[in-house]
Amino acid sequence: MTDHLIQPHGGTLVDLIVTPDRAADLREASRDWPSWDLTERQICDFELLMNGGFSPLSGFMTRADYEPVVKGMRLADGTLWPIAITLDVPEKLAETLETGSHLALRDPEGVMLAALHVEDVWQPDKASEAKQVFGTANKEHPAVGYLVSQAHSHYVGGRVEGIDPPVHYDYRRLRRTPAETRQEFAKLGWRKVVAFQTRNPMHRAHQELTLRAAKEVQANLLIHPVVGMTKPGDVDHYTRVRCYQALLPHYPRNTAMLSLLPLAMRLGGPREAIWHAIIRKNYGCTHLIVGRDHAGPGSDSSGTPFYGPYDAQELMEQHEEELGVAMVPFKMMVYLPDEDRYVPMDEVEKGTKTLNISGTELRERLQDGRDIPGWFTFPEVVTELRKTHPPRHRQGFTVFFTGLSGSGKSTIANVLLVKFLEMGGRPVTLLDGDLVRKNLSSELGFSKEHRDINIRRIGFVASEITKNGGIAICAPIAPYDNIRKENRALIEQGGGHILVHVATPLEVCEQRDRKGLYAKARAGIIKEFTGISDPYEEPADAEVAIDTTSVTPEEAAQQIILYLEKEGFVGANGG
Ligand code: PPS
Repeated sequence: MTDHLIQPHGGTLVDLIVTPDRAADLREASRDWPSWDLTERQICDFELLMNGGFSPLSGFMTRADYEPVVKGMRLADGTLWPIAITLDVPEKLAETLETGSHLALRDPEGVMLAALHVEDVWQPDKASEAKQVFGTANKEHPAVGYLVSQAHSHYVGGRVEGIDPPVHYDYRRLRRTPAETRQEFAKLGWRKVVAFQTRNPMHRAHQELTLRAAKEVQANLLIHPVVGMTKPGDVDHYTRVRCYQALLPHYPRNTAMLSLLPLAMRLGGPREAIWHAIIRKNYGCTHLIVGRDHAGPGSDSSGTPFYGPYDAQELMEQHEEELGVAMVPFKMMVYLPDEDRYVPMDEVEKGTKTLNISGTELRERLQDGRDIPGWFTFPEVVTELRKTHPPRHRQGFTVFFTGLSGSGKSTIANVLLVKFLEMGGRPVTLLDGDLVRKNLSSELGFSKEHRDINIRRIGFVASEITKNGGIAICAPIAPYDNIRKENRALIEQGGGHILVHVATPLEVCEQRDRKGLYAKARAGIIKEFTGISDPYEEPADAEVAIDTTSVTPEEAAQQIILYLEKEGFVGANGG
């Protein structure tokens, strides 16, 4: 039924899942094998190996395939293949493996997914791999950073027999395998299909571009977003899929399909474009849209782009004939306000007024709750984006106090708590130092190690509260800078983090000595007392600093509220 469709790469669509009988045999045999729990990235590669998305590969690469792939984009038999698909493991495990042995591949919970028939174990030259595959040794390139800092030291290559594919519970009907998209294309009579690769929400420019591309080559459209691993900081795939679903009705009926691709992107630019084409070919597509800076990671910290804007198109052009997948090249689309339409940048006459909203500007508009115009994106898409990117005055945040014992942290924190409750709109939790020590950290003392554990726990709870739209007020001493920074990074992933340094000088704290602890510390009765016999690292990154020597708790709380207002975390009506 699918014979008339484009042939998979290498001629046959690979399916590595074995029969139930064979699976039972493998499970039984695996009792004496070493095991490896696949990492998030390896699970993605594994899934595409299993379902034939990576046809003709039938396992993780052996050295014989790896070396020519890295060097010249070809498997040992000469088939075009641009990216290394390798299984990295730590040296300790590698030492237990040899040609002819077996490795049980498991998911992170330990469920056996497959058997790897070990053919090769070796230590790769990662720096050279990075340079040859990604064209740079700069660790700011996400794939290079991963390779050099995260990937384990050894590679294990060999044929894989699959027992079960990885399980997904989200958007199951949209997670089609290559065999399933092929079947569907055949059912719908889609012979020519142009694929659109994306890791971002799609706006009107993308819709115009994909429509034009499909019309240009008279093909149907497969919107094929990556939902495996993309660039850190990208919009999460749940939100993106809802955006794509909202966009779908804006295509002519029965000409566009949405399907999700569990790929771990490398952001490898030109080589990645070839890889994308091979994968889409396996899914039954005849064409691939390759736009500006296709699958590139942008620029490094000095502003130098990793790839030229049209490098990917150039490399694709060299290989499209051999691949059998035609490229539909596209320049960036820009909006002409006077004509209310989108056109490719190179078709715009000099002097014509154009409009565009960058990714950064879109994020800022979402954050401030400002208008996002209809010419830029469809209102249904904005609604979805706003759900997960609410304006700041509806986002969660953490006010993290740090300061010496007796500096006034708890008192200000309590005033702030009351003020937030008075404002209403968001749930508020106070994680005061003493309260946490009683309820979360009762077994801990005051060594650096224990203080770090304590502050990490507070950070974790605060990050959960923040992520879910609440306000967390934390008031421990938190004397160490590195843990404070670690918490900030964690909390900022889900909302705001405001560090308040209660900078009341030690003399004043000691003079107050409301709990009598300083006297005990001076007498040596309490050991490791912050400021007396233990360090306090002053923060250089505090958003607000308050010395309570001559400021009332109410005034201090007000200072924080004014800062929050300036930053947009509290609105005119409080909420
Ligand atoms: S830390 O460093 O952030 O884990 O400390 P924290 O959890 O905030 O606990 C500080 C409170 O414990 C009391 N206490 C001590 N503080 C500092 N050093 C030593 N050795 C110590 N022993 C007991 C003290 O009352 C602190 O409360 P606050 O509210 O800061 O005065």
